[in-house]
Amino acid sequence: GERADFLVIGLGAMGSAALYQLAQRGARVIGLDRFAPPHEMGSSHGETRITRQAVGEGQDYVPFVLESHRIWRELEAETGERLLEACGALVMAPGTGAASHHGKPDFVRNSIAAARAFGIAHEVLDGREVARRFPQFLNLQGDEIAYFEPGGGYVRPEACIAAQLARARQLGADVRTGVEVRSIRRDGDGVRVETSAGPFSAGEVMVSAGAWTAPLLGAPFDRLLGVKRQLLHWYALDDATAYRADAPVYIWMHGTSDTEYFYGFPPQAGERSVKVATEQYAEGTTADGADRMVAPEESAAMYRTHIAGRLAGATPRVVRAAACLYTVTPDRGFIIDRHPDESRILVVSACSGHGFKHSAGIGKAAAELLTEGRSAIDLAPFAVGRFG
Ligand code: PYC
Repeated sequence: GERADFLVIGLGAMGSAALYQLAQRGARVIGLDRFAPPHEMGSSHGETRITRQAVGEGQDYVPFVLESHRIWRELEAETGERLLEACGALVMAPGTGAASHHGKPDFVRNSIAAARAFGIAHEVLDGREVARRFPQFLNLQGDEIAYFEPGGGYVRPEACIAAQLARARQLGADVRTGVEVRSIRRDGDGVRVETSAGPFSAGEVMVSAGAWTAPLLGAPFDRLLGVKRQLLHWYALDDATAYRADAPVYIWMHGTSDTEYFYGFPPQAGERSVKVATEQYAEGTTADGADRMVAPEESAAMYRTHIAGRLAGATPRVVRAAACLYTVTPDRGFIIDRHPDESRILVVSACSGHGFKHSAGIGKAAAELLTEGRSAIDLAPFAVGRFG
């Protein structure tokens, strides 16, 4: 079989980032994916991903997103692609800002605290001021609290993955698409990986297979990781005049229960539609079993529940919809750690629906860990051992 220093299994957000960083460090590296990334089967498609530097999910994440922004700006300079749009990010909740998001209470207040701790430029606005500045948001109560970060915005996930894979190839990495990995096992002082394209061997393997992680690795990941189908909807605008050129991305908690929320993006240049989504954690699915089609009734329900009366100009007409998978841990935090039973497998996955903004920095940390044995950013908060 073929040999590399490192094999990267799964070339989505995390895998493509790590492959690029490993290739930059001069390692002989092979990346495998069962499809041809960037693709629509996993968790890294749909044109846009929110990025915000003052992360309400926890201050341990902030160094990753700060590093990611630096890396994407470098990649933009190297490739000429537009990857990061700093159009601003708004995170808004009723009243005192105690509402939970991504399993974390006090999400708006935590975002403000993270911005203060890291010196990230921001403003705290009330609903009245939000309505004045951003007339696309309708029917605000006025007493909402909003965290506004002018340096936040969105990333283009497919373009980031394509740029990282292109640079990785230029730096000598091999990218093998359409290759299904069947097993990983210890072989002497390395690892042997059986695939649909024959065996590969390497010193160490990084598994960044998202929803395919648990089926590939089994225990304990089959017990820890849940896969949740999420829906993205693009609704036609019959009037785009409420959107200024610098309209922000937003996370809008319009009630205090964690299902009373949606997030969205400004219209893309030249398009008269807006992308919006909510999240659900109640129903599980599997990587191979999930329905990637979105039924018209699913988009109609989203419109009724969240969009009607809240977004200026948005009509119920669906111009596009897509399903996307979250791979979720019990505490909705990440796993970035060596396999508990096999130290030659590094697991970088399970980003629980808030990973893309961190992916370039996580790829760098993973590459440091693999090539130097330690990373500049502390990975202890992402250890698998925290689940007992
Ligand atoms: O991480 O900002 C985020 C996000 C919003 C919706 C899903 N993830």
